Amino acid sequence: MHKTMKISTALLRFLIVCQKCHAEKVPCPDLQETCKCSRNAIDCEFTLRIEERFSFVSYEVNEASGTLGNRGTLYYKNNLGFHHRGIVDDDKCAFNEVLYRDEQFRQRGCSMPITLDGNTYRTIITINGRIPGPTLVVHENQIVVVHVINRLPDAATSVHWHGLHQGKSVWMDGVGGITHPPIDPGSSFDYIFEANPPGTHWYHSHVGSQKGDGLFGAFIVCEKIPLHKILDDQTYQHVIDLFGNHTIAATDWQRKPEATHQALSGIRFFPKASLGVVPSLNHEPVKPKKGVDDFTQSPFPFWSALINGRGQRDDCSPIEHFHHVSINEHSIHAHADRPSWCTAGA
Ligand SMILES: [Cu+2]
Repeated sequence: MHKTMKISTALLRFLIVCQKCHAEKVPCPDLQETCKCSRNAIDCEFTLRIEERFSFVSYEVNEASGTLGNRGTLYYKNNLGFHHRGIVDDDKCAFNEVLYRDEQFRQRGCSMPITLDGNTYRTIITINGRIPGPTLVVHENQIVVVHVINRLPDAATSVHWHGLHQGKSVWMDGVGGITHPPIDPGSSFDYIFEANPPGTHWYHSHVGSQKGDGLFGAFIVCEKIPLHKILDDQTYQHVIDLFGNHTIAATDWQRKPEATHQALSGIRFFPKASLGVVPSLNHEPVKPKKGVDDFTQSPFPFWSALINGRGQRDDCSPIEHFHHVSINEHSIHAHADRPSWCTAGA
């Protein structure tokens, strides 16, 4: 008995050591755009921290736990930078000087306000402090482990891995309430699955309409064989793969959270009714439109759109930076139901 125990302890220790030698814990700190696992790793581990915040609000950051304080300070932003809208004596993150960059807020122990389309003030859902969440990059057939921590105050969540086949792990598909019970607020869940097929996929919440509030990001599975071994030298010279710059995550952005949920649940969306006011008989609901392929398009009037979490609403609100993408001989066609324009001089 004693001998058996000794053998099993040794075996367990071997398995743990072996597990460690194959596993790569990919660091994915707040605000990092791309979190990439090495090609030679067998297991790739990521951590996604899901939080609720307000846009345009700076929060106190607890460096030890990585969590945000409950209180925040509202900021207004123009071309000069951020101007606080709180009371300086009372608010830890209200600064007299005009700040502009993330480091300036960080040095003072506060998070930089998230501006998104430049002027829509509402609750949002962030993943590792970002919208969209970080782009996760793995390689074909690697075992992916994603620790999802739900720090939302009052909502359960799940993460669906869109495009991943999950052939050997259907219970890891991340459809909350169907393939597994959703992750309660204050708890966590580990998704473990094999990365295939290769391609550019995405991950998003599969509970309510959280994906429309920010809970989404890109998930890239690289081919097992490196591109330089597949392509001839001449073609390879023209292939530059910068995951951070070349991945485009586009979304429409609504003026309030859970808007998709409201429209799709049959409650409808009444654009002329003021926020927080019950629509009267004078308020017309928006009728969903049909696209060219008879597919029902968004049941909302266009409010604004984000590309990699950045946008600009129709008053020419400032944008910090924007990706410039050019692809030789390929055109990108973007279409909006009601495009918004910058007015001259704004
Ligand atoms: Cu999906």
